Amino acid sequence: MSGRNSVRAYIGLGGNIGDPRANMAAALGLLDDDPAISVVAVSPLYSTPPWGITDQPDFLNAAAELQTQLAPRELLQQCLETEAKLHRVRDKRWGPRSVDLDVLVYGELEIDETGLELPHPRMMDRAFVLVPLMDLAPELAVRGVRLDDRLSEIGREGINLAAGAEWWKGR
Ligand code: GSY
Repeated sequence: MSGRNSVRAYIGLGGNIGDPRANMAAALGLLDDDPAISVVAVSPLYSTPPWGITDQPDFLNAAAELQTQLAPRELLQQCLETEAKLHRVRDKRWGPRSVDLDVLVYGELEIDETGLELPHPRMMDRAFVLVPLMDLAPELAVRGVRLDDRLSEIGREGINLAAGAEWWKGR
């Protein structure tokens, strides 16, 4: 990476239809192929109960730490394009999907604009986001609230380790 300043960002990854593990690994590879993005660290993979519409298969979820020279909207666009390259399948909001990439945190930025809200507006209510993110950033606080404090409040019921941190290598 060269030129613009590099910012630390965290993304969440998930999926529950097809081969979500392969899709998430491929997504990380595609993001890392962008010269303006480096995948610095990836959390273990977790099996998580569905949130939203609960009558659907369990998800696999993980989080990744990036260093990026992309602006927040560019990073969001890159995530959307990566989902599209992987032929993301998603029939309904909160329903099953083959791969999902969410920009969770972008440096210290707090922004609330049409189509771009950071940190992710619902991340602190979702244990499937907080558990893997805690593995990468145990000291992180979002809008003044530590991840571990929030996780103690909402609990992590049904979330189980599915694979160690190397799960995405060897794609
Ligand atoms: O918001 C991401 C998609 N999604 C998930 C998810 O990734 N994991 C779990 N456990 N439930 C979910 N519900 C939705 S929608």
